[in-house]
Amino acid sequence: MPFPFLPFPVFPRYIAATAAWLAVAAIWGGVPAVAAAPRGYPAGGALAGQRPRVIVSSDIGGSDPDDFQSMVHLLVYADVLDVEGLISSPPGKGRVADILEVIAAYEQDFPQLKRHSQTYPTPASLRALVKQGATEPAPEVGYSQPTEGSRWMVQRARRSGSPPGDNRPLWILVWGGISDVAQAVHDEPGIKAQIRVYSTGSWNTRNDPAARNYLHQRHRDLWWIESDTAFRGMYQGGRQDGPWGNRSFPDAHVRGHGALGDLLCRKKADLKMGDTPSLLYLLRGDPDGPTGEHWGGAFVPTDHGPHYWTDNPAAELREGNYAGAKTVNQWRVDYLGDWQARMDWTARAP
Ligand SMILES: [Ca+2]
Repeated sequence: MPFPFLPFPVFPRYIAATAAWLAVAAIWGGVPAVAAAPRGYPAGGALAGQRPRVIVSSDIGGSDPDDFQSMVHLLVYADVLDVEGLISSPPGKGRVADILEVIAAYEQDFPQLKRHSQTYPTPASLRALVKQGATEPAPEVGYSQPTEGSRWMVQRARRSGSPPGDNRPLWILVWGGISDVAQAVHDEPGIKAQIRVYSTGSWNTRNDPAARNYLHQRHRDLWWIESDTAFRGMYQGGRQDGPWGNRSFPDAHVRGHGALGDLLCRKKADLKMGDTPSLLYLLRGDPDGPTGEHWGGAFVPTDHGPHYWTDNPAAELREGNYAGAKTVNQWRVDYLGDWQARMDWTARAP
């Protein structure tokens, strides 16, 4: 199949990028910034008024602190999402306490965030969505026993169509082991009609291979974006000069910006947020069309199945050895600029 993906339009994107850069440059110089116009952004997504239902399955608290960063980023966008679950799915280190630590910071910032957007969820409602998932890799067969996390995925997936007329799918963003998704699909295969999975592979797959292989081999009809390399564009390549660097950006726009900003920098001073492209995918771009442009990447079908997409292997979209990474990092100024404005909410009056 030919690749339908086009890596540009360049012109309108650079208009938006330039406007965003000027806004940041204004802040850099102590001048009040003007928000960049969303001209040239990918059409559709949560920031365009669509409101996805989202469960995040994270190895937060494990060997890499970057999921703390991704969780902070997620919570400052929680007003444009229906967050329906925050699941600790390590495997290995990392537990629900690590998610609760981020929610505690959110609770401190909540009154200020709420001044800017009424639809932020209460800290108590978020705590009620925190569930423990699998703490060990799946055995060779790919599944074992249900966990609190896998049961929660099944329960929320079944809610699709309730209330009547709300037929939105349930997005499951996999930031850690995929064991809980595999367990949920094994226990209730019917939920495949309701769920959409965007997973970060690579290290996660190497640490929990049987669950991933079970889904890949036994559930070829699963709606699934599997990113093994494009996600690297979150911190590799793209515009990184001046205030856009992995260290300069959080120093200027995250540290000192609420309890959430300080937590992020305390956990890891330079940006990585390797799992965040899964959320960026939902923020800007048509979530129903993985081959189109999104802040969180553009993907290609394979011969695996009709609802499976992965990284685009085109040479011009590589960043170093990472296929498809430029489908993420080409939007760096846009998604960092947008996030910057939200971090400012923690410290600024409406
Ligand atoms: Ca992770």
